[in-house]
Amino acid sequence: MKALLVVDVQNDFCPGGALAVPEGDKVVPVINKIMGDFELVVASKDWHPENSVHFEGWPEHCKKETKGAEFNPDLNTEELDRVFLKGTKDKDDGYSAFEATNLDLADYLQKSGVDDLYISGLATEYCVKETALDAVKKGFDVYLIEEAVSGINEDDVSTALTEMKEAGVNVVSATEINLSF
Ligand code: VGL
Ligand code: ZN
Repeated sequence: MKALLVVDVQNDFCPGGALAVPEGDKVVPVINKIMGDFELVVASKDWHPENSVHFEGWPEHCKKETKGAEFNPDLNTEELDRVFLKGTKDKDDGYSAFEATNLDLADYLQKSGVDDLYISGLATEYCVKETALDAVKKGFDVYLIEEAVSGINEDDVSTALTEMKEAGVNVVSATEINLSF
């Protein structure tokens, strides 16, 4: 079974947000279009406490229950089966959606019968990358949908894509795999 994972498509990672991905909002219409092709659609949210070591490396963003931590208002959240909250601790970054603390993502996907995990969202070289690498380690067949991800820095994105491919992530385009796009 195929599932789509939407990583951190939140206000703070979109233009105007506290830690904006320059073109972060461009993934929203793509994700909305392809959602219908998956039996299961789950999302993660960066969900930080008021104080965290994470904010030593980053401007403050995605504090739990704030406007910045809400999903981009154009994302079709009605299609989301579950939301996984990560980065919730104060002593580490918690980049990967597999570090969610409200519910175990790997366990949830396995129990739902997911073999193929398609990844979308923000930001390509941070949370998307760490999530994709963890997904491979957990034994899923992992697909990164090119048009459905966006990153902060072009060079870092390019390095991250190489690292993911070497780890076994299939970097694919939505058209190539015949998604409704
Ligand atoms: C992220 C930097 C800091 C992400 C989260 O979602 O990629 N990046 N916190
Ligand atoms: Zn964060």
